[in-house]
Amino acid sequence: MGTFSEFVLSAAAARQFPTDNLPEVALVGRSNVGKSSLLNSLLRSPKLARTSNTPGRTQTLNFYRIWPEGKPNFGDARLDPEAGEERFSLRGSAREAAVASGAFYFVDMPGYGYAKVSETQKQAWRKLIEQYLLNRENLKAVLQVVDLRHPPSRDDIAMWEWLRHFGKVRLCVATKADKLSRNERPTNLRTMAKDLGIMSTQAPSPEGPASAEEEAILMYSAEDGLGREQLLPWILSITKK
Ligand SMILES: Nc1nc2c(ncn2[C@@H]2O[C@H](COP(=O)(O)OP(=O)(O)O)[C@@H](O)[C@H]2O)c(=O)[nH]1
Ligand SMILES: [Mg+2]
Repeated sequence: MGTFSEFVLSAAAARQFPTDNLPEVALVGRSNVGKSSLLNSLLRSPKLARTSNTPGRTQTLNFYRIWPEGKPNFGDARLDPEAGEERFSLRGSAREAAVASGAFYFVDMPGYGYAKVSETQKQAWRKLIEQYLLNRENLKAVLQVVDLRHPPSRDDIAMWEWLRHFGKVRLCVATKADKLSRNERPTNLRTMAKDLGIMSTQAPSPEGPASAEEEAILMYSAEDGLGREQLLPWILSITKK
């Protein structure tokens, strides 16, 4: 059975986050950098996350539940509409089945550095993102998505340093590699690593990082799947731990 991926909910506030306590992997990055496309290509599920040419549309944290070994048949988990937000979370035997089969969430975060929103709106996003990243106990790793074509923005660098400062298990994914020539790719990757203070451009270990000090960068393309074979095992090794 192949991987099964499902959109679960969009949260605009912490009280809306799922409560079934499965491991979570968050995606952060500038608006329009390719976070949603990365999810779709990684999971081979082209319509899972909405992609867009208009930046700044994802203003919520979007939770996708991933079943690496397919979804067991336990009926509909959303049985009780009376339960409000709670109805999106798995419980009882459904939750046990999810844990046993290694299910986890991808959390697609609102893009940062988007100029065309008000300062108030930006503050609200920042607060929600920070609240999530700092306090979420089942958050296992953060993928920071950057554009391989350009050096990191100030926001990219600030975000990466923030993740480092708070000791978050992290991986930098430099996407849109297909838009560069084969010669340009390693050069840009080295620049990106250097500007972010990442010591090595070796592909991340399939066993995941040995500690939260370990930083890695990976070249990716949502267009042709470059990097997918390295990224997937890295994530699965962490969500299984
Ligand atoms: N050529 C190419 N285009 C990409 C890639 N990733 C994303 N895009 C395009 O970049 C735009 C923004 O992507 P999206 O995934 O919506 O970005 P998000 O705002 O970070 O979620 C869309 O037009 C995508 O088709 C990639 O790896 N290669
Ligand atoms: Mg998106």
